[in-house]
Amino acid sequence: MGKKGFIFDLDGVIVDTAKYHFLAWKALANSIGIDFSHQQNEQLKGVSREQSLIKILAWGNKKLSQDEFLSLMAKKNEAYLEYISNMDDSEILPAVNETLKYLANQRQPIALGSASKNSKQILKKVNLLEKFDAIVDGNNVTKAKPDPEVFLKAAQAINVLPEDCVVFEDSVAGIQAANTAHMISIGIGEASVLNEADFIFKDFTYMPPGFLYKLTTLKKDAINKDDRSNQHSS
Ligand code: B16
Ligand code: MG
Repeated sequence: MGKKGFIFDLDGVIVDTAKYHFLAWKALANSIGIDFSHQQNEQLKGVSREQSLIKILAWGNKKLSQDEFLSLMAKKNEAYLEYISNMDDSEILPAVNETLKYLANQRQPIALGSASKNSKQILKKVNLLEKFDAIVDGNNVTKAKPDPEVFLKAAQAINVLPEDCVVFEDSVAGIQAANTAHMISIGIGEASVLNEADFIFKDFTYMPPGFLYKLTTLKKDAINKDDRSNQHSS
């Protein structure tokens, strides 16, 4: 049996930091006269900080100098860091702890593959940093999801072939990145949004018994089709 690798996205998979991104982006956008809605925040999931600000300015039809742009990015991050400074392990999403524990017991390599430049601080706050064999995040990549760079680097960091990696992702761009990297893509969220994923579960509690075991032992095509039809059990 070859070695498998498990790559987790952070925001929306391990913790729900989208709500803090929302508060920080909304305050910033409003301060320069731009409205910012929950629906717009949805479109920033998995998108880098820089690309997020570019999108917000485009929505508000606003042009800024490079200096102003950089200062707004810094200001947003300051506000965001303030929110995450209050996080603790009660914010870990359902059954994530159990999933990580199971994989660690099975001696499966575990990596983080996130767009966030704050991933280490967040994992430290929720006491999960030491559960990861490798961290690849916004500090290590030049190309944002849907480019597969972040996941390919994560696979390399845990020394597992891309086709033997499994990716857990909540964003469409992240699922596309995993698919392009020829990894098994598992969408965590709504089936209607993440329909390009190989498997989709509302959260980790919806995975059928034995599914994780299959992921650790079987290739994609050998995993029972029943598990695919289970994906809509939300
Ligand atoms: P930061 P993920 C992404 O994390 C978030 O989903 C996205 O909303 C955020 O803009 C991006 O990280 C950058 O975050 O400002 O902390 O560097 O889902 O890829 O784990
Ligand atoms: Mg995410």
